[in-house]
Amino acid sequence: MPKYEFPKGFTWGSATSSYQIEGAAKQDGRTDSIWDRFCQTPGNVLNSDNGDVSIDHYNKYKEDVALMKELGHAAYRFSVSWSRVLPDGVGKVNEKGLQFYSDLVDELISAGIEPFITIYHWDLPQILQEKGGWQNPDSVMWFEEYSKVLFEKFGDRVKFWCTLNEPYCAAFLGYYLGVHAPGYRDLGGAILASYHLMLAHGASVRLFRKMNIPGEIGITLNFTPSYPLTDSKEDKLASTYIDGYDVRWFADAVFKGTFPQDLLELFKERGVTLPDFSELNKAAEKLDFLGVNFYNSYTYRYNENSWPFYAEIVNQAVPKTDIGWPIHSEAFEELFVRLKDEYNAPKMYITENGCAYNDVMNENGEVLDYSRINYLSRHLKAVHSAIQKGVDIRGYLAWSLFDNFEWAHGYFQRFGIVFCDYDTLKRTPKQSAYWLREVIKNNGLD
Ligand code: IFM
Repeated sequence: MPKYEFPKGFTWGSATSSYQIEGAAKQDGRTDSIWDRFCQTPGNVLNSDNGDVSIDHYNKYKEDVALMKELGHAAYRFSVSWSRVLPDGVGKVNEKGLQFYSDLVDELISAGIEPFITIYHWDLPQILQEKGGWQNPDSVMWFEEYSKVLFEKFGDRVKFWCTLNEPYCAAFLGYYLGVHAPGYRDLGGAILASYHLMLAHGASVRLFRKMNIPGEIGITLNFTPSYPLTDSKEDKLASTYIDGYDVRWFADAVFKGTFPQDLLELFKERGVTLPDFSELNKAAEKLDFLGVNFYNSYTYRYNENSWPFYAEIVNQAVPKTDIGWPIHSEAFEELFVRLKDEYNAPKMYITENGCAYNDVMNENGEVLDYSRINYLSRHLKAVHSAIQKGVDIRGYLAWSLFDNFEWAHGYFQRFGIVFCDYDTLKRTPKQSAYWLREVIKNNGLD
């Protein structure tokens, strides 16, 4: 028996997203998403990389499902490319695009792998961006229509659904910091986008219930807990504001139908124009599960010149992954306990957790990513400990199955447990994939 044994029936697997792995950007009627467009602007993405080919999962999905099976995965979370299915964003369905996902779902099911569909993982059709994207109130309706197409086609076969992946990134990285598509830099505009994303999520959940889809629906939120550098009132205030932004903004919306009051006051004080949030309560639909994405935490100190949160990240001398994110698995455990106590969160799935390292293949064709094994092991022990404390966690999906297009970092950052040679597109499981296979087999680790 492993020392850290997981509950019976715990679900093990991995996750990816459409733009990051599919490639086939122009194949079978797919149109541009905001990420295709974003990548075309020099300076947006490292080395001017893009998802045109990526690892060509669109054409290699059978091989990829076989690999998942070989690695012992029981579940696979993927997202659907909206512009592959609805090239005009709304209206006419592209049957070929839809068929790809249908074939993928069938392939997974016949391999004994449970599909988890994410409806939206950041690749809004460009044509809808030209109408204002998530800043347009109609985005709620667009998303509902798109959800309906997927519910109708896959509702009989897919039991697990995530409406949105990390609306934080879609809204704040995309519309405020400008480091993700569509590349805008306007906090008020980002807040408006976040509001519509929340309404879209709520509308999709209601539709799912109305259509009596015999499965479970939730949302995937990313959480980056913040810690004050010292016990000073100022550092604590800075950290609390960041907590409002990085943890509570979407959790409050989804579970309470509100945005955090302290942040709303801060934004007003900072002169940010806020929209009327009168319908936000519609975001708080009952969920079957919460998808939790966790990678790291940050420590903050107060800085009165830092806009808008008076907070500055402290670069501490702690172990970091190669993307520069501090490793802090204790924060993962604390987060779960908090989600249970503060939000009375329903059962949870870890829909993403993982790390980027500059992996290389040795002369024997192996990728010995012991740092990743160490990261995964620490985080799984944190999950185990949270379960011991009574948190209802049902599964762990590693990010990511493959090395892939890591957004503005291009292909430089490798998050996969399977190495991908971007010239030949050959997939090679790293040591961590074999290690995880043992963990899955034993339903636990030592
Ligand atoms: O690659 C991303 C993924 O698309 C969303 N969550 C975080 C991952 C690592 O940055």
